Amino acid sequence: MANERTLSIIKPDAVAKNAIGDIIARFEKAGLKVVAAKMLHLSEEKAGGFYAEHKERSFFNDLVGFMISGPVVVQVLEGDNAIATNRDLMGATNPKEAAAGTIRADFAETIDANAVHGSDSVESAEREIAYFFGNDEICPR
Ligand code: RTP
Ligand code: MG
Repeated sequence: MANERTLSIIKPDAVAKNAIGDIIARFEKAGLKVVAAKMLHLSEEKAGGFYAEHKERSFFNDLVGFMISGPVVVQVLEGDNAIATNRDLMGATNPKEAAAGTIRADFAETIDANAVHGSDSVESAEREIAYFFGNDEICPR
């Protein structure tokens, strides 16, 4: 299995629910290691740049508005197949379709406020990690 890094964001709804610890515990129990982490209140520009691939979508303004509605916790997770492992832990984008026991099934209410972000490919992970972290902020373990 490939040792990978992925970018995870605990979104404003999950931070507001005091679920940071519960969500990070799921990553750690699945064998993923937190190798970088910080809490940020994103600007409109930073959130819009992060989701630039969705710029033309009807939900873009709502997505950016939600992402800047409160602080987020941004992390780099490392481990075997970290990208897919994290996506499995997260569950489907729409929490109503998310499998039982996934983070979105347990902590999210709507497709707009869906608790977590996770990179969806090796290319996205590299770009997203560099968007939030310098090399000197990542601590291999
Ligand atoms: P994320 O990027 O946040 O990890 O979510 P994802 O890969 O599961 O979903 P993606 O297609 O990348 O969409 C990014 C976020 O946009 C919102 N969305 N709304 N109303 C809609 O049809 C719709 N589709 C997507 C979601 O909040 C999603 O997390
Ligand atoms: Mg996505």
